[in-house]
Amino acid sequence: MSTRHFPDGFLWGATTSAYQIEGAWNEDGKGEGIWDRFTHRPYNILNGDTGDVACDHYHRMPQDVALIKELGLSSYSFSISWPRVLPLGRGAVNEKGFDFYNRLVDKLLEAEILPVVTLNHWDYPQALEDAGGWPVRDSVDWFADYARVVFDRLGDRVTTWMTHNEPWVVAFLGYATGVHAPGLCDYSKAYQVVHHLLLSHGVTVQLFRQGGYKGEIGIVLNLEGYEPASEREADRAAYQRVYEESASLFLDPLFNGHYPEMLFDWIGPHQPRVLAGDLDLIGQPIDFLGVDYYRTHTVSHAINGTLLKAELGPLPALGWGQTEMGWGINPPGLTATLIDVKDRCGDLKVFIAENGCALHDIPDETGFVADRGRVNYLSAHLQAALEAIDAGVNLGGYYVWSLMDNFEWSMGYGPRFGLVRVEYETGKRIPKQSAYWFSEVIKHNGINI
Ligand code: IFM
Repeated sequence: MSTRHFPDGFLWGATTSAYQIEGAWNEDGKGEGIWDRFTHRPYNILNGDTGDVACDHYHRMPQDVALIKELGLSSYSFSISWPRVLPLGRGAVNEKGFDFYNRLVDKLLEAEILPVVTLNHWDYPQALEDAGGWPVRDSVDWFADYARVVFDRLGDRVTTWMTHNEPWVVAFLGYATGVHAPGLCDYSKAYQVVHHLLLSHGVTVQLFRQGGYKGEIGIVLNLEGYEPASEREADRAAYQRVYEESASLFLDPLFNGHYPEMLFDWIGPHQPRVLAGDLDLIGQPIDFLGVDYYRTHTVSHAINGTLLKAELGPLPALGWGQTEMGWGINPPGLTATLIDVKDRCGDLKVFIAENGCALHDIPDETGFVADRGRVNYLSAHLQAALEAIDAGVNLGGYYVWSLMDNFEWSMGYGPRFGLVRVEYETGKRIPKQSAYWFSEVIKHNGINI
């Protein structure tokens, strides 16, 4: 066995998001978010779970930072709850909300952990949703104004910023299939949301540069692997539509100044309204791209496959199976995805901003989980990352989803993605075997092969 090392300065981290871990949904002046409203309505979430308490991170933050330090992570990626700092989404600032994030950032820096901050990981203020939400063009200015407030408060200490996390999910699960908040089913709105998310990203990057804030800024896309289910022309065409909607719909405007034509022909009247100059704004140069990769799918043509007439299935790589959520584990898919990004975006720095799996964790009587399956998953994806580096991908870091078990959106607290087990009844944190394994990887800046 030999150790293969990652480049010097490689960042090793874990990611969380505000709604999924913080709890304290209505404390200290926080406003209502769309996820508060959505989870409080019956039947939206499995078992009626909500993020009201979640991992209670809002109250346990100092211990959580101590845990991150103990595990040896060099970086921690978290998101700001927009309604916690601007309860109505715009206007009055909730100072107590910022007190929390100020303390979090200070504690991380004291512990020599690089904070990476995402502005939008989905918990949008309900007041803005009531005013039209992402489908209306004003949402671009609302986001940029919010971003400016956050840069002004935290920008003296935070130097790595992500505008949006997984805009595909925000747009399509929130506005087309209705599985996520705000629960709407309207493809025209969903495509308009994509455009406004991208535009608000571009406007924010521009204001970040013009405001002279120090540091780097980028966006995080969920880029999954896809392969046609067969050589049939119909399956290949369905694959092309799905690939364009999940990758090109974002990469083309961000890096090449246009939207994908074939996809736009297909969606016809659902195309968003794009005004002169919008694509220039969206294409502002960024410092890095965050890639969230979990799985690979087959794509087949399906007559009842909603707008794209496509159906997805899990595609595990040879020798691999599916996660608890039925996701096809496919480490080579990560290499292929990163190389595809390089082919499309050039030498831009890339972070694996999320990678991980939900498995059937079985705790022993002390609560310890010997999650060998997760170790195998993470280890294989790190090998895949090394292969991408060998192929010339400028990879700057790797972040596990997630630091700890948390609220998995419409699936509630069933799926557990954490390196650290959370006993929700007591809030107790118990590092799993994968957490100790990851600490060793970080210590050696490499993996044993
Ligand atoms: O939990 C989510 C996260 O919020 C965004 N990326 C995928 C994770 C697992 O589904």
